[in-house]
Amino acid sequence: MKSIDLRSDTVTLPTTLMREAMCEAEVGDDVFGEDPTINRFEQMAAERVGKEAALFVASGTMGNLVCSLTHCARGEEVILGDKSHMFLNEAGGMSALGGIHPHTVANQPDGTMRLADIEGAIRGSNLHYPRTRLICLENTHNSCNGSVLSVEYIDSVAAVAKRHGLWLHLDGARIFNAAVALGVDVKELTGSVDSVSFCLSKGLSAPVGSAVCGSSDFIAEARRNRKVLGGGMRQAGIIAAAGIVAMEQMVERLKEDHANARRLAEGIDQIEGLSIDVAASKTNIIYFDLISDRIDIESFVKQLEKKGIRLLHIGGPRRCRVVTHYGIEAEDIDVTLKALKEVIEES
Ligand code: TLP
Repeated sequence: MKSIDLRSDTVTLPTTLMREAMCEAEVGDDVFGEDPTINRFEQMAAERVGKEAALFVASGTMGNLVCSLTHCARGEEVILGDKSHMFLNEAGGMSALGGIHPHTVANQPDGTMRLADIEGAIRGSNLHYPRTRLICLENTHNSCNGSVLSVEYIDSVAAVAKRHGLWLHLDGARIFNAAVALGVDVKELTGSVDSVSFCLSKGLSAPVGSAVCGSSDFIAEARRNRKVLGGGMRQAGIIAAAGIVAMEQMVERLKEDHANARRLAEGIDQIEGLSIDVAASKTNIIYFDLISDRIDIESFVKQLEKKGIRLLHIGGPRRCRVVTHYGIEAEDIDVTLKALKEVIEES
């Protein structure tokens, strides 16, 4: 029985082309700036998102942390969504390691924060207050149904940041999903932000790594902060080689993941005992609730696992997350829908 692992797009495995590129990668000591594959990767990543420079980092979490540390000093404040990955799922790194104060603003169901809420969170000059330094956005928004922030929205937050002399960072772990869903060049989504991090090891299927992109001055300082975190990785071209293949080969196919997620959402909507907001399912992440009282959530997840379907119980007491990705085919969606139906009927 094939296991259909819908827990995350982080479970994707490297493609044959990636393994070949890794095997053949020309490498050197990246801390000396002498790894040709890393240098090529960083140039490609910067060009791709329209920034002057880029830095290869070990993970999305490290990318966001390096950016927070580079934008903010100890005691300074970051405005970010109360459902953002940086706030909920990065082990409090910015405060633990950077002494940076997170100030949360409500995320709306579509992943935005209201402009008035952002403006309201910006501190005035007062001896008692931390100094606001940075605003963070997330696109696509993981906990808000993989929702997509529009170019116009990002630009409007950038205008607020500029007006108040603040930096704007974008957690673009899945920024290529957003670009593909909107049918825009990714540069349009990153043009007005000061820094962006994006992941290679999610929908793009590379085994390891993320990129941080920004101005040359920002990246020079970010490189120093990466070193502080122990992220200077020597012959890292071995892994960045897969990242190059990821950027070149794996972006356009993300639309297949979105189509599969959409079909899954529509199928879930037809199953009695499950509840989903189909219209909110725009990319590769969907959430649904188990509303049938015939089965508890732990047994539901366990029964599915017995049928070869893996998903995450996350985001609410009876809520599950399903993520489509490279390796999940259209027929796997049919198998998953059949299993979901059976588990409820058999309970
Ligand atoms: N998200 C993971 C888990 O941590 C929840 C997942 O399975 O979705 N930003 C966003 C928006 C993310 O979704 C993630 C990972 C990260 C950053 C961190 O990336 P990594 O796992 O590479 O540190």
